[in-house]
Amino acid sequence: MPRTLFVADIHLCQQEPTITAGFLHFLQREARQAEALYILGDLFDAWIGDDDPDPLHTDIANALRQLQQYQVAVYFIHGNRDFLLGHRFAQASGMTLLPQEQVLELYGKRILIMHGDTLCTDDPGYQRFRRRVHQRWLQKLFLALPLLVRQRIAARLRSDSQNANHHKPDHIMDVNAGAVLETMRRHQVQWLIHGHTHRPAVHPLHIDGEDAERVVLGAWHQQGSMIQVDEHGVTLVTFPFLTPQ
Ligand code: LP5
Ligand code: MN
Repeated sequence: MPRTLFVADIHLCQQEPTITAGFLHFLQREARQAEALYILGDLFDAWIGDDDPDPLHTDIANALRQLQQYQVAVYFIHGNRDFLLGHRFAQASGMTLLPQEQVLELYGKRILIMHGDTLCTDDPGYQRFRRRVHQRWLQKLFLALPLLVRQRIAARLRSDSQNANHHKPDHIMDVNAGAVLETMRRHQVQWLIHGHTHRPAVHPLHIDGEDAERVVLGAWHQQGSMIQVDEHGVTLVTFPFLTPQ
């Protein structure tokens, strides 16, 4: 049966070989059976430019590009960790870059997909940070810095972020219900799929008298998480990390 898969928040990095192996296994198995794979941001733990010679990036690009042989289309929406991922890596991995909000028509359903960070409007500190680092001129300036300097800045931003998160109450780091409704209304959708919050769940909603659903992907910490959409519906699935042969 034709199906489409969604993942987010894999947070790939050199320091987590088990997650990398689990993701490569997923690309070699489940993903090959799909019509399309949508990666909804934070594929990488931190992205500091397509010119970063990290061999992990080459391995992942090659594994993603292999999906072309199986006629699986791969799409990518930026997350808050890898918003600098650019055309060079997209081309190397055969991924199509999508805007931050995209509506899909799949098996008779209208589904909005996004990373999810823009829905966290109760966290003004983060939204301010996001507005700053999304300025084109600042990104250009950052990308022109030597790699070592970029690595240091990224490490600093990560540790500042971890400290800040430590002091934020739990609900602030979840989506805002009003922002969810406004966004789903604006796109006239009954389904929303996103990641970012690391709170995998299926949330039933009522929008203007109609049933709707917000389905949240889990982060790949101890296990894999994906959403499968086919003609039967939208299913959130978790699975253990396995290793490629
Ligand atoms: O990522 P996570 O889960 O820890 O927390 C996020 C929010 N934090 C972030 C920051 C990222 O982790 C940093 C990633 C850096 C990688 C790429 C570097 C590229 C730099 C490009 C420069 C142009 O996204 C966190 C949210 C949380 O999700 C839940 O939603 O709360 O938000 C924060 O922690 C933001 C803090 O409130 C403020 C952070 C202080 C940084 C101040 C520096 C500002 C200016 C920087 C300009 C270079
Ligand atoms: Mn995120």
